[in-house]
Amino acid sequence: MQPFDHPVQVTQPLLPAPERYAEWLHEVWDSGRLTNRGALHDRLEETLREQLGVPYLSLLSSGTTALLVALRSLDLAGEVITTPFTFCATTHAIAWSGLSPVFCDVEPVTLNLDPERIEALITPRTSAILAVHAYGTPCDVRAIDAIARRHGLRVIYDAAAAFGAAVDGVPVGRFGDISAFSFHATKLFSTAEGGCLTHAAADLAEPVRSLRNFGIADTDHVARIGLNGKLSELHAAFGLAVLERLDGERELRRQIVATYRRELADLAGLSIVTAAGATSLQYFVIRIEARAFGLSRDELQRGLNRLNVFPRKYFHPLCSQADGYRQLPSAAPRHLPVATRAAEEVLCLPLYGALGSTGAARICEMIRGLRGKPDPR
Ligand code: T4K
Repeated sequence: MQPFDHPVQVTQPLLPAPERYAEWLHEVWDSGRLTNRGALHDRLEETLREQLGVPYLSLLSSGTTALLVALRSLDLAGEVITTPFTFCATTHAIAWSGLSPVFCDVEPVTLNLDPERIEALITPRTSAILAVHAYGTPCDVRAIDAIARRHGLRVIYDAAAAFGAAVDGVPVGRFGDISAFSFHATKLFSTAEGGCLTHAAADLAEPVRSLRNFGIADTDHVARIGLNGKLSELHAAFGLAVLERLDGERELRRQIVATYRRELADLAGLSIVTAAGATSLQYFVIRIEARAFGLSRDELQRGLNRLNVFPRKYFHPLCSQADGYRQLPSAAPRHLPVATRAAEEVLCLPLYGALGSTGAARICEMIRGLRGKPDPR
């Protein structure tokens, strides 16, 4: 097998044409406003609100600050039930807010929080559920929202990778109390660094917008303990220019996903995690069952690395195994068997428009070629 002549990473940022970015930047130069709710910021906010189909949307400086502001806006205390199968930012946001994460196992198909296991973890100290749409595949939002209503809990969805995803045609950003999206460079829609919060309730708009701006109510009054979570005009300009390319990128990614699905179907020991349908085209995730595949996930990853392909094993190791959380009773692997096994088996394959269907087909050929071959390491 011929290796790629350049490294093929798990993703490549969707870049605007430099001249289009420059045109948007001219508006910044003309206005002289670099940050603190400039015209481009507000334009991007309104455009995204429409595109994501939500009543309220506020831009933030990252997905992480979005989570921090979400948790603070709901005025929580005590314990927050969450998933171990996520990027560390989810759990860190809970801990940085002075709250205690309580890990709950995931369900085996989507690898999202298992609603059937949530209620057993609710105590008098529980104030919220922070669920993650892992890889952009929506959670069982109806079941999670119903549990929260029954127990008087708030629901935060970490929708970092779920830009554009929907449940039965309803955009993910409308569920729960509030949802946090990431616009990091590695995301389908990016502002290089950035994010947003979406919600349906009108009474969250004021706290969210005040908290992202130091809690300032007006020039004479600081009403909340806020932070600096603002998105600059340079980032907003970048986002507006990226939006112009989004439809084309989505189409290319659809073709790549179709190629992966076709070429990787019916391979014993390999299953496809990424749901078909209304997901976000952010990740294409496979799962390797070592015995049936004849190669472990790690061996497959090393084999692909030798061929200049660099898939990633998000989310390994589990967040519950990170320093600072490992000692929590709910972090014990015996309580999290589904997530623990998944973390050993998942692999995110390269997914970005410039890879093309031809690139994806070549990666599939490599996977088939490596299958069953012992690791020479
Ligand atoms: N919640 C969830 C569920 C999340 O997944 C994340 C972030 C967050 C919350 C927090 O959102 P942010 O605060 O980040 O907005 C990456 C991203 O940094 C992170 O945003 C993302 N999740 C996470 C899943 O992945 P790394 O450390 O794996 O990224 P890195 O730098 O290794 O990039 C991956 C590959 O992408 C590289 O091998 C090459 C390519 N790349 C990356 C960058 C940054 C480029 O080609 N160009 C680039 O500019 O964390």
